[in-house]
Amino acid sequence: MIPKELKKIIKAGDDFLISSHINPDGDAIGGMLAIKWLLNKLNKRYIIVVDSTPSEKFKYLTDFKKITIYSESLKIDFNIKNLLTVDVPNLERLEKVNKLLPKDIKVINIDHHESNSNFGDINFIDLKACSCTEIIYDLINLFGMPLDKDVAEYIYTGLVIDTGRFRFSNTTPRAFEVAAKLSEAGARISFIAEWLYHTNSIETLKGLGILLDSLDINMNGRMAFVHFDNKYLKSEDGSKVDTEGFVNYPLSIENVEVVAFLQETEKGRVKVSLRSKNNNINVNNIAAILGGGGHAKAAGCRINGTIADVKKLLLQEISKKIGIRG
Ligand SMILES: [Mn+2]
Repeated sequence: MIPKELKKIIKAGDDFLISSHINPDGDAIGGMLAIKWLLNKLNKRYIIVVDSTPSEKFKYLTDFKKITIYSESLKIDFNIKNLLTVDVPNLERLEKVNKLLPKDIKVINIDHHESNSNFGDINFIDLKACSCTEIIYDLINLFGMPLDKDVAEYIYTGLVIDTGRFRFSNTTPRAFEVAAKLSEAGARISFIAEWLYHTNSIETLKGLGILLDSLDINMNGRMAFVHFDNKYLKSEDGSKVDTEGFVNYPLSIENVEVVAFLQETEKGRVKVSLRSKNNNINVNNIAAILGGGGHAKAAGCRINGTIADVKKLLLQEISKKIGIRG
């Protein structure tokens, strides 16, 4: 539960900068907008700034356009006194937004990542919350404010994204309880599901076809590669492809335990996304050896070389892990 202290601090404070990590996901965007909604009700002054353009996937959220993208020329017409971060494990993840922070700023850190470095003056880290928006839901309830459709959709979007549509192991009974309240408050459950998960551009669907065509199965069916080369990624269709969720297709193959999705973003440089569905194969360890990082079941790194070079290197590392188990 939210400590009363956080409520007190938000009530007493003003002139907030709301922010989240670079490439904000649905929990980050929903969370920032839900905080904005709360501060609006409290008649506070605030601005939302992030370092990168939020995905248009979330444009159905009311006031989505009020998220400002950081630029060197950005002028804020008040002096920021409080920074409120949502879904941010450490301050570096704000990237260039750090440039906006005055020295004497008070930092309020709302998060649910185990890796959170407690960088705030006030840290509210709830590891049991399946999304940051679940924490903000509690906060809004503590203020006793009735939910409307807008804020219900902010909170619901974070919930859906971070639980992978109520599918991941972080999906608690409480997640369903909160979702029920959000549905009652007017969140468009069916519309959001259709829009987020069953609506694609032509380029994206064609891209998925190209990607699946590259499927390369190794290690007796336990490991799969898929890739996009630089030529495709630089083409007209390739530059429009949204690869979100693509890695889950090869991972869905019955005996496959590890997937590497390779994207040759520049000639001779490959972005690697690793996924595991075996509790004994920690892809974070594999990514770390290669200069990257992430979580046990989802991690990534960047490697210099051709697609063939990178496959060879990854096969060596992954076979060590798969080999242990026999
Ligand atoms: Mn999150």
